[in-house]
Amino acid sequence: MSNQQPLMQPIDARAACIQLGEDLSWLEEHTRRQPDLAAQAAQLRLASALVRNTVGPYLEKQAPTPLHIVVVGGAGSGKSTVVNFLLGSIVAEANPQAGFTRHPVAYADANRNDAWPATAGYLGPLQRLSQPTPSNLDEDVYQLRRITPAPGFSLLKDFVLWDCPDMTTWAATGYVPRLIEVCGLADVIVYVASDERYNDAVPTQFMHLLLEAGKPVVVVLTKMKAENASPLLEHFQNEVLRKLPGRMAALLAIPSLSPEELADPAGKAGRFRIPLLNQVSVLGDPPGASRQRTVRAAMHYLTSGADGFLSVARNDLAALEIWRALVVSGQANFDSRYYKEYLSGEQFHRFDEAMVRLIDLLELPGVGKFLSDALYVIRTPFRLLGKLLKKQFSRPESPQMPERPVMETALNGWLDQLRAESLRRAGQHPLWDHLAKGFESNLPEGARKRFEELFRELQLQQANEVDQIARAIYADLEKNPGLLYSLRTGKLALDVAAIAASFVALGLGHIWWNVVVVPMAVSMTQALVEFFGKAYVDGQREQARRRQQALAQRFVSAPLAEWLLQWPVSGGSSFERLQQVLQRIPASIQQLQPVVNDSIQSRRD
Ligand SMILES: Nc1nc2c(ncn2[C@@H]2O[C@H](COP(=O)(O)OP(=O)(O)OP(=O)(O)O)[C@@H](O)[C@H]2O)c(=O)[nH]1
Ligand SMILES: [Mg+2]
Repeated sequence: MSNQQPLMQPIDARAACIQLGEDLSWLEEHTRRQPDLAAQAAQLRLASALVRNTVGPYLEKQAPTPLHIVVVGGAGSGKSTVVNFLLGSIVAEANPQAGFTRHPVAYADANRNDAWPATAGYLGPLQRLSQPTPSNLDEDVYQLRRITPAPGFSLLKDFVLWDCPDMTTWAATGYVPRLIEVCGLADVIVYVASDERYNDAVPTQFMHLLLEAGKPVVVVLTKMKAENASPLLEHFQNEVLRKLPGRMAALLAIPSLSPEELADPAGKAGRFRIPLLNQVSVLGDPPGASRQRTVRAAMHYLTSGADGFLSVARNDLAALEIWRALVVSGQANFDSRYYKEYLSGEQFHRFDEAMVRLIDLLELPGVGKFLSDALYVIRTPFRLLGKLLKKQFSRPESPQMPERPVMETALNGWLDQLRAESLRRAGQHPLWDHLAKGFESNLPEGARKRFEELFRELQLQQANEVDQIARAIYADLEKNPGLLYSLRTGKLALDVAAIAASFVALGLGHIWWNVVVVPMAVSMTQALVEFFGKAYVDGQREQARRRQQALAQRFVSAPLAEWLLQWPVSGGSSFERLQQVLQRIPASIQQLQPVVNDSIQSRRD
């Protein structure tokens, strides 16, 4: 045992394996819906199969034996024939009909009687057949045939041998995923290619995938004329293997055999069988090390491939990114319409009241009030004149739309724009189909309902906000007696100076003119004070408008945008699951790695 503490409880590791296997499978299914991503779907299937069939059982302390040999290759390449060679007797159905074997068939030693692994999710969706069945049954099943080996050396002492369907195409569905599921289990791969089809694209890509996943691969070339065996091996080495990652464990040839040799692999064809047996059995010796290599390689494939696995979601993420951009630009339109059509025309009459309060504050209190009143009386003729002129020249205020309908219209505009874009893009990606359907059903209603809630919240916030700014106009001054005193005396001094100046200017000779000039002078000082007061209040009013806009953004348009952004990725849609899966896959792999390392170090088998 290692002296390190396991970083995760066994039950957590088990749960993490199950979750990771399910997430990778979900992403594989999701990827299969895009036909041009069939090869990536295969990678994902292999990744999930490695988790289910290699990493998971290892963490559950499964014994290293039996190891698994998996025979793969193109249709009719001779896989079932090679299985019979490895077993030394004719048990697998070799058949001239290419693509005969349709589900994986496992051969195990009847004498070993190992309990068949029962870890969670073992072999994924493949159901084990309970009855002996021909290998051409085309269903998501596998079968286990326990056989009694002929006397002498038997691979089945340490191995289970799998005969598999072909992988001539990356067919979106069908039997290829069954084959990949079993490859996730493999400790050794035997790759069979016939002389006519040794360079087929898909089988070669498949071998590439297996080598990337760190599987030891023994290549068997079949059916060539005996004299062509060496040149073909050399040619294959140069043309095919050289371009692949990693190194082959072994490369050998079984030339075209006579029916008699085919019928007697252990006897008449023994000279071809023995080298093959040697190459394969050495890879399982000792079994503990072999299994450890399988697990390490699986973990390496998972950790180094994580980014690649997620790249299948590139199209999905790109579509989501476009949706985000559309929603955000709609939000900007909404905000600017709200400002132009409502806020810019809003006068905030609370500010007019604040202005009156401010000017009132500048009047003298107590005894001084008599003086203020006197000045007020003196200003009377010009005040009346001013009012009259203002009435004559001021334009009537234009009728203003109330806030709510403005926002509702802006929201409708926003939704219409998004609906049009989604319809336009429908067919390009499932996201747009999902959104287009949403716009035809419950999306607009949901958005309006959300708007109602947000608008109520905004109103509560606004009432406080505008009041506070307006009140601050005079409240600040009230709280600052020193400043208030200076402003009042300043204003009085201005009035007194104006009166004095008129007396001095007119002199004693025209003293009666003062009846006209003094009221004019004190009216001018008042106008001056009101002018500055108004400029200040208008500044505050503009600031209130900006604050109001910020509030509307914070309480209405930003949460609405968030709601719209989330719509396709919530409510149990596949995009919701996609986002979860994309986050969880790398996290689970990272979580599992130290647990697997710890387990490898602590095992001594
Ligand atoms: N004459 C001769 N026939 C062979 C040889 N190897 C394989 N065959 C025949 O080729 C055919 C296909 O071989 P299988 O072993 O069934 O090939 P497979 O790869 O399992 O094929 P599928 O399961 O259909 O993908 C069978 O009829 C075999 O008998 C050989 O060396 N010589
Ligand atoms: Mg076959």
